[in-house]
Amino acid sequence: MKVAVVGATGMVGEVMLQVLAERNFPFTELILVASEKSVGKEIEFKGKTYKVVGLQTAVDLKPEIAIFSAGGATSLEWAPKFAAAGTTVIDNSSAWRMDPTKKLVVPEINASELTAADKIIANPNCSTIQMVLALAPLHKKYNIKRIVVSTYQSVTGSGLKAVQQLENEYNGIKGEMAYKYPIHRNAIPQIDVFEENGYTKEEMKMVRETQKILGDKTIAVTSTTVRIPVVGGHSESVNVEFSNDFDVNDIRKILHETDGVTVQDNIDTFTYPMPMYAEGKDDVFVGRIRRDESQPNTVNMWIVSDNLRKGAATNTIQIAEYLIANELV
Ligand code: 11C
Repeated sequence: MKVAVVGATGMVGEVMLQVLAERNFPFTELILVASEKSVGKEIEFKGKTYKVVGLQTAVDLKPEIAIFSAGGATSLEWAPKFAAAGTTVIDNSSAWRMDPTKKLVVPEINASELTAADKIIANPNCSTIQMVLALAPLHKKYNIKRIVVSTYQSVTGSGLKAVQQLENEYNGIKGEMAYKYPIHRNAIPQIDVFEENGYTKEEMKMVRETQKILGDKTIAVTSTTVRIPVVGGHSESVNVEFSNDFDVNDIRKILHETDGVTVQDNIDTFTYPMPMYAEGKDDVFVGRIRRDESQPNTVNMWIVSDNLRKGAATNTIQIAEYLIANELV
């Protein structure tokens, strides 16, 4: 199994390599790929030194799987070239997610849709993944009518420059700005660009991707996405209205039994999810589960996950593991 990591020198790329190592991913050859300016750079992986190669070199090496985290433009141009060479691409950008001919996959929910014919597979947005992982089993049992979500997102979602901006501001150093405004001691109610309807692209990703992954266009979703000065993961306040009434303890039980979800919910011991606990972990953490007393059949919950792990690298690598286990590559 020849595996290429495209965008190996980026922030998600680095976590991809960590996750590949931790999970003992079964490759025979690893190809580390980046843009021209990083070609020739050396990266240590499991005690071995790898030289970064360019995209065309990687295509010519015909890997069975290419894991992409190099931005939408690179994906749009290069994923089809890898696919034409027989490689299965798992893409972490937003380039292919809403293409009706491409699958948008969270393995615990819909990996069974994948076939060997899927040569470009899309990995969802981090804030969508953590929310749908928790909501999918609840949708199955109680049927979701509407989701109202507000996010509190880590600066790691914007890459290294943003992490640096927060550090600089915290230390009183002037430096490059990733955001239009200071992020230290601030909350910025804009993630990504605005669309014509006044929502940001991040907000609309949560709407469209949720409907696609859960395979149900009738689910109403409305979202407000906010950047906060945190590094360990994204947090989400999620209000969910079901068609049917539910038992809060049953919701806890269902979530407790869901692969990839950990329930942290005990107000007596002040136990609830926080980015400081989620950082570096693969699970999605759910707590503050309580009935919305303002309307029927509605629950509130607080969902936290490390956006670079389950929200990006881990989910992508789980897709690759599924393809291998099911002989789809
Ligand atoms: C953020 N969710 O936190 C974004 C980062 O579509 O994969 C990931 C963007 C994407 O800023």
